[in-house]
Amino acid sequence: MNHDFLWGGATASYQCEGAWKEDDKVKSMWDHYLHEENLENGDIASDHYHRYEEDIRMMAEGGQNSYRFSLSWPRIIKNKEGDVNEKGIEFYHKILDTCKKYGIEPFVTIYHWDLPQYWEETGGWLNEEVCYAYQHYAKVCFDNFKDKITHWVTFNEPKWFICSGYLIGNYPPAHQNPQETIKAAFHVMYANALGVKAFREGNYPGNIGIVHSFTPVNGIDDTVETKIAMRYADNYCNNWILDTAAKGEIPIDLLTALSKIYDISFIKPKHLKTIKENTVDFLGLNYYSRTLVKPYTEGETVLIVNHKGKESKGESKVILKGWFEQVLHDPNMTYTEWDTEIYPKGLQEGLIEVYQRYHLPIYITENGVGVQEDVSVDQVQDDYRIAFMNDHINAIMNAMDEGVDVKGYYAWSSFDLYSWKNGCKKRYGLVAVDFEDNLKRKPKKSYYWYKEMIQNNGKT
Ligand code: BGP
Repeated sequence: MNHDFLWGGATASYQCEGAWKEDDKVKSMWDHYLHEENLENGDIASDHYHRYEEDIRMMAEGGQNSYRFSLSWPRIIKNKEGDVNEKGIEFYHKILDTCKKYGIEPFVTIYHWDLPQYWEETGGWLNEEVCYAYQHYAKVCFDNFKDKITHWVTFNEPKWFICSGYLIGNYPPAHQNPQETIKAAFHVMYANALGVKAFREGNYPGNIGIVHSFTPVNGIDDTVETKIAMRYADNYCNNWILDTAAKGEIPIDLLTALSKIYDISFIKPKHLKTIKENTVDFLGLNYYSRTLVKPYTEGETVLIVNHKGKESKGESKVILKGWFEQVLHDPNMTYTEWDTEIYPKGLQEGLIEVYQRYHLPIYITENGVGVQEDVSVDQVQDDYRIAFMNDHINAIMNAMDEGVDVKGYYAWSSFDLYSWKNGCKKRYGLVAVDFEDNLKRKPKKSYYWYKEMIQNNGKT
C-alpha cells in the first residue's frame, strides 16, 4: 500500500453531527432556515456527535487512512464578539484523538456552509465584517488544533453555496439576486485569502487549500460561438474560485463582463492585494459530473434553476443570457436518479487541465453517487456505487499516470447522512445508517470493495 496517498471518506458537520443545540452550540443559518421552512432538517442527522468513535473505528476497519470532516463555526464561536465555546473545542479534540487512536489522518474543512445565524442576521456573506469574523474563527481553529491537524481547508465549494443561496434561492438565505451573488462570492474569496493569511502569519504546521465543486466544461461542437460560451461557463463554474485561490487573480474577462452590468465598486485595492498575496497550497476537487454547454443568446432569461432536488429531474440546468446554456440529457449518457450525468472521463481530462493550469497538488475531496436505498436488509448490495467509484478511481489513476500530482481520494460519504434539502433519503454512504431503526450502522457492499481497492493501491 502507498502510505502517502490518503484514502478516506468525507462528511460535513451539519450533515452528520446532529446535536444541534447540545453543549451550547448556537443556531446555524441551516438550522434556522430548515426550521422556518418546516423542511426535513439535520437536528439529529447521523448522530455522529455521539457515535463518532464507532464511525471512525469503522473507517479504520475499512482500510481507510484518512477522514475528511468539517468543523462547525456555531459550535465553536458563541457570538459576534468571537467568544469561544470550550465545549465545542473539546468535542473536536475528541474526534481528533479518536482519529489518532485508529491511525486516521484528519483532513479538516473550516467552513462547510453552516454560518452562525447571528452572522446571517447581519447580512451574512453580503457583509464584509463576516470575512473578518471568519478569519477570527479560522485562527481559533488553528490555535486550538495545530498539534493535531496538518491538512486544512478554508472553504467547501464556494460556488455551490453562494449560487444556491443568492442566485437560485434554494439554499439559505434563499435570495435570487445576481448583484448580491457577485458581492457574496467576492467576500467568500476574500475570506479565503484572510484565512490563508492567518495561517501563514501564525506559522502553523501543515498545508492549507480550498475545496471546489469542480465541473469541467465541454462544448457541444467546435464552433467559435461554442468556444466563447465554454469560456463563460468555465469562468462561472470554475475559474472565479480556482484562479482566485490558486493564482490570486480574479479572471479579468469575468470582471470586465460583470462590470458592464453590475456594480463591483465594493472590490477595493486592499482586497485585491490580500487575495494576490495569500494563495493556497493545494486544491481539493469535489467531482460529481461535468458541464456540457452551448451558446445562449435568445430570450430574456438571466438564469434558470440549478438544483439537485429530485423533483426537478430534467430541469436542473444553468442558463445565462449572452453567456451559455447547459445542455442536459444526451441520449447516449447515463444519469443518476437525481439527474446527474455519470461521466468519469471528465475527471481524468479535468485533472490534467487543472494541474497544467495551476501546478498544485490535488486531492479528490468528494466523489460518489446519491441513491434511494432500502437499508433494512443485512447488507446493501450497492453494485452501482462500486461501478461508479471504480470508474472514477480509474480515471484518477490514468491522470496520475500522465503526471498529475493527486494525493488523496475521499468517497462522499463515509456513512449515510443528511443531504441538503433532500433529507436523509438521498444516500451516499459506504456505511448504511438506518434512520428508522435507532441509527444502526451497517457496512454496504461498497465498503468492503473500497477496502480491497485501497489494499491494492487503487488498482481494481
Ligand atoms: C457537495 C457538498 C456535500 C454533499 C454533496 C452531495 O456539493 O459539498 O456537502 O452534500 O455535494 O450533494 P447532495 O447532498 O446535494 O446530493
